Amino acid sequence: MKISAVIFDLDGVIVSTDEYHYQAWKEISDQENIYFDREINETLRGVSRMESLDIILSRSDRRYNDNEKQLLALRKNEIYCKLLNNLSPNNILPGVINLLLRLKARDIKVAIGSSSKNTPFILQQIGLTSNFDAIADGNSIKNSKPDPEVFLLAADMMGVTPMVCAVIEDAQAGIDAAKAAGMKAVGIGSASTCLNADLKLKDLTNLDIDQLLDVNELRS
Ligand code: B16
Ligand code: MG
Repeated sequence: MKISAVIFDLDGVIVSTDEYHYQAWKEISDQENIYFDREINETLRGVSRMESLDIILSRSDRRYNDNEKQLLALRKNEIYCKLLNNLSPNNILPGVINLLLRLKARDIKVAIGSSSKNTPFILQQIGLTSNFDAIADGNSIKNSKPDPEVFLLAADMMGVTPMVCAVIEDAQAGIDAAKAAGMKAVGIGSASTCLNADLKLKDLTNLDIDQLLDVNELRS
């Protein structure tokens, strides 16, 4: 049996939006007098917007009610979306286009599995919307990574079973979600140190497609 579908995480795999997330959260944290730095920003990789806000607010002495939290999340997203206007196809990460072309040539289905509610806008900005057979994102799920929901939805939308799917992720929460879904998990960038990843790579430029599509290869 071979892998017949590949699910790509978006932020950190297809395009790097960390700096924009950092700048937007930094503005909110400064406004609220809460300490925030790039190291804390790293812990927000793959984590949903509201859960990210909870992590940031946990450093405050103040208690925030739901209404206040909704307003802060909304404000953060406004700042973030303004920054996303700068995104273009030039921001697609190295190796992505080449991998998409090679997967298409082999008739492998491809999907997005992202926690981001801004997925449609980001894909539009980088011009890749029509390159995917399915798009599962933060708008269509109840439970965020490490819950497997987004990847199970992507598999369902492609009409394949989880066991023939490989997920490419840059976050520990995403690797955990892929494993919980019963899928092969490929960790790149920050996720290349994840102990439970089946394949670990610096980026997508060195990915061996036969290794990616072998269901048994390094499966833990
Ligand atoms: P939004 P991914 C995730 O995207 C990001 O890694 C994470 O930092 C962000 O908080 C989350 O999306 C929600 O994003 O505020 O745009 O809905 O890595 O799962 O593609
Ligand atoms: Mg990510």
